Amino acid sequence: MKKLLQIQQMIYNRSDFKILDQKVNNKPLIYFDNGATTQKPQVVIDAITHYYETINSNIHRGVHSLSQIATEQFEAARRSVQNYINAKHTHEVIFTRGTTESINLIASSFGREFLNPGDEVLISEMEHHANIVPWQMICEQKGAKLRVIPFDENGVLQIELLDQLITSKTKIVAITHISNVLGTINPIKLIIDKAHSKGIPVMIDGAQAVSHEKVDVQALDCDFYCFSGHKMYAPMGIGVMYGKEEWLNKMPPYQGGGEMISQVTFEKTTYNELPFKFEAGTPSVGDVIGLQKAIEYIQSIGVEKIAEYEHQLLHYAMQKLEQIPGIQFYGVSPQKVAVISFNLGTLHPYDVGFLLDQMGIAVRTGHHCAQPIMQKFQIPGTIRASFALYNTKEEIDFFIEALHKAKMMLE
Ligand code: C6P
Repeated sequence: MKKLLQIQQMIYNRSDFKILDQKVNNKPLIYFDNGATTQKPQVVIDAITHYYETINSNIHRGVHSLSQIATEQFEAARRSVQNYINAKHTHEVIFTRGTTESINLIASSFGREFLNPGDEVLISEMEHHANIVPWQMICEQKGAKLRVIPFDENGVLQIELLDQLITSKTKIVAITHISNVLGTINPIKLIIDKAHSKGIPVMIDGAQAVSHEKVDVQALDCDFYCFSGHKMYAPMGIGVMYGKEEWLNKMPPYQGGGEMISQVTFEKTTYNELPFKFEAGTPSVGDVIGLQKAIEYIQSIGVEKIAEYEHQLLHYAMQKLEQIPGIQFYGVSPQKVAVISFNLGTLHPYDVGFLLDQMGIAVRTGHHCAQPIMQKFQIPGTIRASFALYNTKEEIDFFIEALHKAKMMLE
């Protein structure tokens, strides 16, 4: 009965997403590309429109009323994020453009201050390019080395190798909370505790986690946690870099410009306090307000309830998919979110994706910005279906039928 009520609640929430009520290629849209970006509920769209219709103003600078209202709302949004991830201090929440910018900020700033020739940065084999390339870039500059924790054939990290891989040269561990390809939920608490026992800080890429898992940065004790708004029902172009105060105070600014300064002369510039030291230039105020609304929206349902419902969808889809002859899954960890990567025999993922699109179904195909995972499995790419709170079992049924049809047409 409880489960039924939850399903009804989610279906009720579906009406908050008008975009889902359309036809694509003359077929009702089935949106299974939530790992790439989620759709936005009406309250988020309304909040952004309201901001531009009534408040739009630059923040922290003006004495005039609109500027003050905009500043108050911007800072209130920061407190919402703080509350959502349970950060100790509001000033530990830095607004960025998204996960990519958050990780670039940390790699560049932490790397400049703390990496030296011969040092090591430990990442995993299942990272998105956003958590590989910035570290490679700073390692190249500093003469440091990237080391990699492998995963096994089920898509589970081989954490038994951690003791070998964390060495006296390791300066930071940067790891994804949830893989965008495999769906694996990594044991990040265990990794954090292990790294901390050797005095090493840990950065978590939370892009695929924040709207599917309860995240408590104090309970995790992570040193940095990065995420994007657009994967959690908020606008594109806004994200968060959480960092512990003690690290942020020791790190140099990432970009120079307005707001991040205390005083500027041609001889020397002194920097502003946290969080402003890391927020150069005019921020995307309307999007920050949209992010706050998205957080309120998630909280009004409950992230645990969303997780449970998505898990039901995952379970239902896997049972049906497993019956398709020749299907090959990538990522079957027992700890997994509703991200399913697979291929149908030797069919090219792009061909299947194209036919699914003709039937109104949006999935992602390709390497999903995680080429090392493709190299490991020796495949060009996968078909990826990723669910969100508004997806339904009926959509999954239609998806399965569509896969059978695509298979028949292509084989
Ligand atoms: N993954 C996907 O379809 P940005 O683009 O900055 O919002 O997020 C980058 C990023 C970082 N880490 C992980 C684990 C991610 O999944 C992503 C974005 C999208 O899987 C786009 S490639």
